[in-house]
Amino acid sequence: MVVGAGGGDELKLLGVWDSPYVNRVQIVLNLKGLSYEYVEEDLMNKSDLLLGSNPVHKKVPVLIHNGKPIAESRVIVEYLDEAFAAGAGGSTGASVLPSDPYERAVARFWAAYVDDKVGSPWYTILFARERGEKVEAAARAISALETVEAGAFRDRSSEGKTTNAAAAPFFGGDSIGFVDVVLGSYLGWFRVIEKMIGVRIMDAARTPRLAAWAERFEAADAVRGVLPDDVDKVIDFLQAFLH
Ligand SMILES: N[C@@H](CCC(=O)N[C@@H](CS)C(=O)NCC(=O)O)C(=O)O
Repeated sequence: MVVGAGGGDELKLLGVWDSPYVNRVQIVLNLKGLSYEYVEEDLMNKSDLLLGSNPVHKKVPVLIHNGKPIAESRVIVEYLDEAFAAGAGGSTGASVLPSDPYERAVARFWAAYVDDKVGSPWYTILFARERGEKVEAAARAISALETVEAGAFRDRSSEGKTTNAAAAPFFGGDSIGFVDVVLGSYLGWFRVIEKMIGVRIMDAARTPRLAAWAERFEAADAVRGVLPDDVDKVIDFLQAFLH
């Protein structure tokens, strides 16, 4: 049970600890300084609360705000941004989506691109039987990251001026934004994939700006301790899930 400084807001998050989709919601809750009750789900024995809260997909994350469930991680992140904007419900006021409608659209475009072109290969790498299929999926993810590197970084200062010399530290500009949390939530898994199949997805030789961004992202207060960092623990957990 959680009561924000504004009083009365109860936030409950149904998740599994190593899910990038859950982790991105946790990062946004941290960015906004919102406390919440975290409920670890067993995906092989889903709770009635999960099945009842997300009857369509039956997946985590689900955020339950004052008894009302919201499913799908990017929808949840956008919901949190709107429901807990600028100080509401005890929020720090940190915004994840840009305020400008055009920039918001661009951020949504890249976030959707990342989940489509990096998230789908991630699933294949985890669940495909053949190593060749996994390696081929990893190549697709790498190619998508090259596209992100070339297209999604905003060379803008906080004043919105284009400054090619000094690139903004995050996709969101001077602070972590929507594209940052969506892409950043996969970073722990990139290390897992490297151990699983020997392919480095985020490679400074191919995508140097992204590699530098990844270090900044993982060092941020809101991120530290959220992403899974014990590669062997993730692999053991995955094996148990696959058998
Ligand atoms: N598009 C969903 C993906 C969520 C998802 O794939 N969750 C996985 C865990 S990483 C899950 O709950 N899987 C359970 C199942 O497929 O039965 C989102 O963004 O929230």
